[in-house]
Amino acid sequence: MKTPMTKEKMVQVLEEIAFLLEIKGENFFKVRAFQNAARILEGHPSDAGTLIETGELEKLKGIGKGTIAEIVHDLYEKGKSKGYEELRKGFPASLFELFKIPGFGAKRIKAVYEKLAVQSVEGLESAAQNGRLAKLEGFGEKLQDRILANIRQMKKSEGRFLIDVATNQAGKLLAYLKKQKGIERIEIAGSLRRCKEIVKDIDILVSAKNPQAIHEAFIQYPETASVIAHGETKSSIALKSGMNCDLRTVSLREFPCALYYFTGSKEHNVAVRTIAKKKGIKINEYGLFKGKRLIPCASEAEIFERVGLHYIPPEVRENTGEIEWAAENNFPDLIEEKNIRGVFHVHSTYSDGVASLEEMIRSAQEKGYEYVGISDHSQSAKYAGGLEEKRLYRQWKEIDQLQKRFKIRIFKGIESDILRDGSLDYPEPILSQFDFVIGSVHSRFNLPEAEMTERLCRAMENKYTTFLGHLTGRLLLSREGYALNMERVIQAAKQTGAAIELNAQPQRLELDWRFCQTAKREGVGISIHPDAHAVSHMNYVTYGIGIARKGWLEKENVTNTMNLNAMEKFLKKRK
Ligand code: DGT
Ligand code: CA
Ligand code: ZN
Repeated sequence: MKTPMTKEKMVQVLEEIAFLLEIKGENFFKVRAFQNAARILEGHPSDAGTLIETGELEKLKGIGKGTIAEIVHDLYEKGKSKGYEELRKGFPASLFELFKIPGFGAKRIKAVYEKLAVQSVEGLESAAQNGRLAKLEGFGEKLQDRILANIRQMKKSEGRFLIDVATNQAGKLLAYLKKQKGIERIEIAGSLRRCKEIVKDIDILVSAKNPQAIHEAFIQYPETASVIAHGETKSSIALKSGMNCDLRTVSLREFPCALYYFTGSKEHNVAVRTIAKKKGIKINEYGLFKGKRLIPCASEAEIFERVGLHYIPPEVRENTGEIEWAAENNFPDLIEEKNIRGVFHVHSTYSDGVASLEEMIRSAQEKGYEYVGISDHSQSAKYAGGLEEKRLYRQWKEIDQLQKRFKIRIFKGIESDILRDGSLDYPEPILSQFDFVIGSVHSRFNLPEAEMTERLCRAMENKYTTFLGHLTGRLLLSREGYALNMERVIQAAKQTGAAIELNAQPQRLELDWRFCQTAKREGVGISIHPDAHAVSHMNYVTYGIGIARKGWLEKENVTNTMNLNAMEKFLKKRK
């Protein structure tokens, strides 16, 4: 039997259909219906198979029993859909590549396709380079420059992947390999084990009774697009997603040293090897040696012990000071996910979330949290369904109702746009009624550094600002953050008592781990938030924890490790 189409792929098909309908000039509501369906499916915690087999799919608002449900069924059961194929006919496949350029939606693709006969990213790039794009109605020089910059950025991000994409793919591959007979040990190594926000490929290390059979199974993984290398100790494949994956097999005895070696980072390895050398110890991927004599190590912990270092967890192996700490033996006790007692920055259908208030609150309670902070978008965020006063009151009323039925404490909050001058998005009488406010910049990203820094500092000086949201507004692999004087912003947080958010959305993952150490040193609180727009996004917290550990944060540096009582006091004090 063919493997059924994954949900991710289905979401992509639905998005493409929306695009095709738009390019064909179909009516707006039809286009929106497909876009919505894609988002609903994407955000739903269940996989496609479960949704279909339980009949839940038909009950989902936005999918229902009509054409869309039919297409989803076809995709799942037959791996294709006639309607979709019909739509796609007549368009070159390379045209869909344009979709990946930030800021390049269906309308613009339609324009360049019809008026400039652009059929691919290369075509668009050359039209921009020779100035033809700027002359097209609705484009102009400025936009042309921006598109060129975005194409450059896109080319730079080719072959690099966000942590959630890599984690999901590695998880599936690992589950597949674990089913093979004879596996003794198996681990993910490389940058993914170190929790880097962006990774180039997946590294897997295995010890097995029958390495050859494991390499054989590896290259036959159903998601393989092509086999790059097939050897006795190392094989490489390219996955259909475009991601590469290396498999190395070693003996059980070699496993700990090989795992340590292939986890990296290279810079960390080199630095530790230098220390070892001074003690007459040699470490490589095959083992730890004193002179010519092999010293058996049963675990990574033992390797560190032999070299006289405190154990260094994978996330911080970047040679940014961890080795000095480990040598002095006062290594930080890094935060763990179980330390998180509640979360903020949770959206609902009141603004641009896809799940109801009740669903989001229930999922927080099921995760065992003591509190959850609801924060939909504020009134200026028109693009995201920001809340006008009337709808805000309605939401508060609903929260009060829900609070009677849920044990988890629900905090009423808002993700307030930080306006150009640094002020928040509601007048004081409203601001004063929130339990908390996340201040975020969602517009005017192009201010000069000094102005942007001032804007954020002013926002923190506002006593109603509890948290400063996704600090630089970056979108990993697609948009650079805005210019900011980070030192000054951290100082302002210190002076005002505002906490800085560590936004755990895989595209954001900021405060960047490289600045967490500075915030920690200054005693600035960091709060780890899922920025959830769907129930499944509540799991983003796991990535946030990885990044927090990477930034050396301990439990007491993270605001939302407070228990409910302490959190209630903290929120009151801030006002
Ligand atoms: P990536 O793949 O660019 O996201 O980052 P990594 O760190 O996973 O790099 P990768 O896949 O090239 O290699 C995996 C690990 O193997 C790396 O972190 C350290 C180790 N390694 C690879 N090549 C060398 C090397 O030439 N010297 C040393 N010391 N270690 C190496
Ligand atoms: Ca790697
Ligand atoms: Zn936001």
